[in-house]
Amino acid sequence: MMALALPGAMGWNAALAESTVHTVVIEGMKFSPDVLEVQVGDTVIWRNKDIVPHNVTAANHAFHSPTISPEGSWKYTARKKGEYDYLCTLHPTMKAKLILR
Ligand SMILES: [Cu+2]
Repeated sequence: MMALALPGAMGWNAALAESTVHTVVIEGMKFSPDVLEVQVGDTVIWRNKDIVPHNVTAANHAFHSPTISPEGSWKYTARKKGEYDYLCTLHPTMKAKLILR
């Protein structure tokens, strides 16, 4: 992965880059991986493999999913750089982090 030193070039660079789809599996009451780093413009899909519903809620409310049913999924396209702690509000011990570069 290459980093450009010029801040002004980042948007241009991101626009040309291929966007990537990442998957976070929710299974055993855990997000896996529990820390995911992606590029702005990438898409993240959370797939619920548990038998109970979950959701994906950023601690700062930058994003939040509806309830994701068992076997369901939710897709989010990352737009703004930062580090986002998130949790499942139905099971608040389920915590993870999404890092947008
Ligand atoms: Cu949950």
